[in-house]
Amino acid sequence: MCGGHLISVMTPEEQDYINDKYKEYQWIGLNDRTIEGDFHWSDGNPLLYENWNKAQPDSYFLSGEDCAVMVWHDGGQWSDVPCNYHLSYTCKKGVTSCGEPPRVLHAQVYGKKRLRYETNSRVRYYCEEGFVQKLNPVIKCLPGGKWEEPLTICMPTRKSEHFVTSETNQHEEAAGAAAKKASPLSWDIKWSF
Ligand SMILES: [Ca+2]
Repeated sequence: MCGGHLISVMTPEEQDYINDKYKEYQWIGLNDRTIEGDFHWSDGNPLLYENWNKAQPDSYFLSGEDCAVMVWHDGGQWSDVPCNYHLSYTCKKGVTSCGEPPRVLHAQVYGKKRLRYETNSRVRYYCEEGFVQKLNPVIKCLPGGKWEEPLTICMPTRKSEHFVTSETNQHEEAAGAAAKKASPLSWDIKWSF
């Protein structure tokens, strides 16, 4: 919609910043379009903070209220409303991106290779002919510009026990190290109305 995602509100500070900046109803990225009652952020961020108005979300209209709006005159508290309302919105755009996905032995990535991948985008590996895929083939571009460490391995269709053991250990260690190095989020906030 705006070269990013509708805003996700992760902290009370972020909530106040957005609500003080622009006095207007505005869409936030929270919605329960997939599973009724299970609200999540459209940019993939985890739900770490909530600021619902009292008695909200209430799914008041029979047609459904799957989207969430920040109600500026109520201290910016949130209400669920039908998604087809015409309201202002605020987007959040990752200022970092990832480069080419890491190489995995005997594996390729689906889709055309790109030089730049937006934060939270995902790629899926597949194995070359003659190899069988094991473990999770999907990795995500993390905030901070680093790819998740690939866990997937491509095993030759001929069985080789030694190969399997050493590859598995190596990937587990790498994944652990990557988790420790996770960087803080950095965002560029864009306004639109
Ligand atoms: Ca409502």
